[in-house]
Amino acid sequence: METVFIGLGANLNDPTSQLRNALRALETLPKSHLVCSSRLYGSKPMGPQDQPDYINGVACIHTELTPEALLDALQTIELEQGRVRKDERWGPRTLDLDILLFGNEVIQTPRLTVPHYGLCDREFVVYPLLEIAPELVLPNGMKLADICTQLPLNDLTPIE
Ligand code: A4P
Ligand code: MG
Repeated sequence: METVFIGLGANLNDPTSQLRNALRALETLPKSHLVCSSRLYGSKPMGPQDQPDYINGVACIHTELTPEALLDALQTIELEQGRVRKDERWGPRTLDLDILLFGNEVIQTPRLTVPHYGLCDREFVVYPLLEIAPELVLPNGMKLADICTQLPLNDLTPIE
């Protein structure tokens, strides 16, 4: 059983509902158990600015799935919620589910980079993660709480 943190983001088609539906879908993942989730936060878009603000959150699951099987399941949820993959980098999306951390594993394969490459630079990931895992230490030994002290909030605001 591994403890896994999943980042959720959306900025199209009622993003708050997208995230709530995604959390319900995470409850039904095979060989897994949804432990908890952060509040949902409004965030300014990273990347192109001519897109709506995002809603972001982080969930914690316990799972016996392999990292690849979990990625497959998350991509299925994205597609079921109407995600259309476009070529534009960092463009708008109905739902993005990223594996932020998979236990203490470091994974580098064509399909998976874990810890997620943007984990430490994104306020909309770090602060919700800190909310549910204040004592978290990353595989490289850094404390999440120390990362927060260097990272501006950039208008990140809990919506609930
Ligand atoms: N992939 C590799 N590692 C992982 C991982 N740890 N978790 C691969 C999930 N997937 C991983 O993903 C492309 C490929 O990444 C997958 O097929 C998988 O094999 P994708 O979801 O199709 O593409 P993407 O999400 O558009 O690309 P990318 O670069 O991951 O986007 P980002 O970096 O997630 O940025 N602004 C705010 N405020 N909030 C946001 O949530 N999100 C983005 C998207 C831009 N701006 C944002 C937000
Ligand atoms: Mg993604």
